[in-house]
Amino acid sequence: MHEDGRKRTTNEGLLTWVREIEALCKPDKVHWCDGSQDEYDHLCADMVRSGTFIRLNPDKRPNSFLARSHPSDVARVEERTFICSKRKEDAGPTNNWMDPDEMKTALRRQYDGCMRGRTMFVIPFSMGPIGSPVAHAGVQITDSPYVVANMRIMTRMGKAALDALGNRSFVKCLHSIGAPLASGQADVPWPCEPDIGRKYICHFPDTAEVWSYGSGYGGNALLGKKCLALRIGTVLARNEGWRAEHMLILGVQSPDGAKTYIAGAFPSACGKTNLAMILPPKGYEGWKTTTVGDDIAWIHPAKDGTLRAVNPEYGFFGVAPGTSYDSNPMAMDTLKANCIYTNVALTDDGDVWWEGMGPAPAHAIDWQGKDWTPDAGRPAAHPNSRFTAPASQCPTIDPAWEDPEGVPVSAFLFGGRLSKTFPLVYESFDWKHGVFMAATMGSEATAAAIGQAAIRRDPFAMLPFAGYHMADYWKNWLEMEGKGYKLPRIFRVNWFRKDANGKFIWPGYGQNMRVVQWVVERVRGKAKAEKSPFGLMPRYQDLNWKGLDFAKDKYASVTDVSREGALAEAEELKGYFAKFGDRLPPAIEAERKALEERAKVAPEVWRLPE
Ligand code: O2Y
Ligand code: MN
Repeated sequence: MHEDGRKRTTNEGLLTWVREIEALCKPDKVHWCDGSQDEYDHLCADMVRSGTFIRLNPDKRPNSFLARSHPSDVARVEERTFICSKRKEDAGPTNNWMDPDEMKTALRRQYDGCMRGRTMFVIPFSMGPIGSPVAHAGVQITDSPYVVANMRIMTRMGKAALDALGNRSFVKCLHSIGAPLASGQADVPWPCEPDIGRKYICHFPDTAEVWSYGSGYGGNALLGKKCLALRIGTVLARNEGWRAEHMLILGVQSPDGAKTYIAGAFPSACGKTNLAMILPPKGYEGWKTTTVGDDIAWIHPAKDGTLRAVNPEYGFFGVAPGTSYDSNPMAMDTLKANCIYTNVALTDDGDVWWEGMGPAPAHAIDWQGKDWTPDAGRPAAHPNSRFTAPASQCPTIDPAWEDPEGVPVSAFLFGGRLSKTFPLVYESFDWKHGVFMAATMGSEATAAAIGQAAIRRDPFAMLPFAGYHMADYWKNWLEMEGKGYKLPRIFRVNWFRKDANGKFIWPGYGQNMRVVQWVVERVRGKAKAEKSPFGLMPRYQDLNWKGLDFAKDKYASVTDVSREGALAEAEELKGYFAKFGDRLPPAIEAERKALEERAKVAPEVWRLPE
């Protein structure tokens, strides 16, 4: 049945757009999502019948489902992601670009009839608490019930979002899996467009639109997340004077009751969700940590000059492998019920399992639906398998996580995965130096993957997510200085230094709390720091070691700075900066030179004083 949207809204812009898309995509049915539990339950039951979902054992995982994607559709596809700004130079050298009119003309041919045999769902949603002054409305049109179910966990969606939208404008998010059904054609559990060349994730920043075609997976398909909250979000933020950042938000309460919020940007595979849900380890009695968000922060200047962060999402779309009661007990507790799992293994008792969760089952069904035993020689769960979980179920969720004004941020943490050269933690000398530290962050990649360079740069962890020219984005960060804001302190962290045997030196996980404590104390003016070639660093005695046996010489091996390494970094940055041509802010190049100068006069191995 083609539902009449007029019963739902008087928003003429929305009604007209829905009619246009319906005429283009030619679905069999149209359904306006109300976001109710009843609607969700029916959709899930339908997907169980169609084979898209497997209901997990209700005694073990109540109201939870497993989906297995097509093997060609398992992750975000950066090479098919485009920023279609009117001017190519506005997308910058780090984004794929195509002219918006040309892209739309080409895509309309693909969308024509793409929803035949399917239901077109209209999902009104809010990024940010409904009614918050910082929230933004979106409406996603999709032909994937899997996407609808995930959007209900990841965003505030349905009637409440539509009512709050009223007659205002919204971000138009069009999505199709690109798999029309001919009359009588049987469906498959994970329909999608298998031809990578026909997959597109397109952003139109000048008109605040997203058009996604061909993939049903994660960031390609749940358009509120990376597409709206980051790529379109960065452009809205630039225009409106706030920031859309790829950051977790963590609350830290010290025994005296004072609360400090930290926002942290890390590239993927650096344990971002683990840090967002960190628990104080042994020795930290009286400390408390809370989670506001694990992936995205929208940061606004408040009237008093503080920068306040809101998590625009409503759930977590976390990587399953490696998540365990050892690495992230709060995530494991979040996953007890009401979750969707994608591409993990199914155990014989109807539960889920993934590598790194705990002892392997003797037998399971792997992410491709095949029998699996521990000696299979292949993982049971896809390395990018995911859980979709309601944030409200996280035991450490912050009491203020839905505060429409957000929480005040006192420190920014930027991290990467680097086996040498970069110390465990260092603070910037000033704001410009901090922006330089974030602009140059990255993780090691194999030489084959990146040619000569040792580090795959991921500035601000935003390389795939900035909706405009990266150098302008840096300029924007630099310009936050001098606006009268109470600027947070900036830190770089690196949990991943290795010893001569290739073993991680720092224990990581909950022990990262020791670094977090120093950060909190720096913010409060209570901790000391020493000037190193990279930045301001804590001496051994400046960290709290209660409950952890970590000797001074080990600490030296995660904090020593080699002159050669620091000089090599300054040299490598020349090539990286060249990419940005004359858009590179002079302050960033000045910071590179300053690093070079500090390194030149440093001893061969710079070491923290006793
Ligand atoms: O592969 C995907 O589609 C998911 S990507 C993702 C999901 C949750 C949080 N962050 C990310 C990311 O790529 O940064
Ligand atoms: Mn992310």
